[in-house]
Amino acid sequence: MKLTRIELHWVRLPLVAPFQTSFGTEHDREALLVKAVTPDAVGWGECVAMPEPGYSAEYVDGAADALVRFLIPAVGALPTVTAATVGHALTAVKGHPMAKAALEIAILDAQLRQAHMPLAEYLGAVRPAVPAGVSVGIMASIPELLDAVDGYLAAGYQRIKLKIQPGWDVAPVRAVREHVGDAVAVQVDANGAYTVTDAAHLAKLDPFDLLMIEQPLAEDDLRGHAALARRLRTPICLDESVTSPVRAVEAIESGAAAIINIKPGRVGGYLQARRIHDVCAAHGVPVWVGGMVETGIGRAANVALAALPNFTLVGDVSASDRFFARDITPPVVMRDGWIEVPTGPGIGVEPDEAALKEASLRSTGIDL
Ligand code: SMG
Ligand code: MG
Repeated sequence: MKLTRIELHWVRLPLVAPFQTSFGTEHDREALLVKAVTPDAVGWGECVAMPEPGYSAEYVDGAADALVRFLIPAVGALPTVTAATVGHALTAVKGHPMAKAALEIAILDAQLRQAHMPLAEYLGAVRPAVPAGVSVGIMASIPELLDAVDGYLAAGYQRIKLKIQPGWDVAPVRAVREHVGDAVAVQVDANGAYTVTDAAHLAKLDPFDLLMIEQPLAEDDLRGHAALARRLRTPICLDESVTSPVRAVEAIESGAAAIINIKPGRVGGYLQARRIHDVCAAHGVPVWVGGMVETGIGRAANVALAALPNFTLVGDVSASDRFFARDITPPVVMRDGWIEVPTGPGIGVEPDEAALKEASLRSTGIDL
């Protein structure tokens, strides 16, 4: 395949409600979309970096700079391109996994559209639909949290994830467990807000039968997670810490992680995400697909990934209306708690011209 042009589109979509995590509050989703143009097809990808480096080191404008100055030229220098050769060529540039992932999936989307093959089929999906889970932000009060949880359960979500931080942990989790009863699947995510010295405090979450506690400690603290795991009954899931298949093996073998959250952006692409899925399967470790408040572009691709066999836990795979009144693609919808895997070629969705225009902040194009 020959690439003729890559475009970057900065967009901003208002959120239906603010989304607060231990590292900040988002009122809208500012995202970067990548469009790959070939003589025969066009493909789209989404860079999941946030405007600020609060979740990880990457941020939107840094990712765009890496794309324009290093990643797009590296791909442009290839005589012929496939998704598999893209990742390989980009290993020359260190870091920037979210920027790399966006470029790779845009190219893969174009490649699969040309071949009339859905992304799910290309990745090895085994399910026609995936269960929908929802991530619930930190709220101003417990009654407000219980209201939000009620709304998501009424809508059909099959699993609730509560964002926690010091000062918003045991009390809200207890309140939710008492409110929803024992049958509802509940887990928590701290985005690294604790240290290993908080072990005794975090053990107070054990009575609430959580599916897991996600990333309680800092990204680089595998040893601390392993020590914490010995103090908790609640299984530990790692998100930010797992950036590659090698790190996944290290996390599993050290006892730091019993479960792994896979986000294609965090690990450098959907192909790398699949390798981590495979490595975890070989170790008997279940995985689930994480979310980064994606527009329909990234969301549709995540649904395809979640249909692989070892994604046995419910992911942060929600309907578009969890975050957006108007998505830039036809919305990803949930029916009876399930989201159908797209069956069209590539990622199966495209931006709606008018919606893209409305959300657009600026764009740039590079002819290759
Ligand atoms: O897309 O449903 C979603 C968001 C899920 O909580 C979510 N993501 O650490 O797992 C995580 C966070 C990172 C993004 S928070 C702005
Ligand atoms: Mg997380």
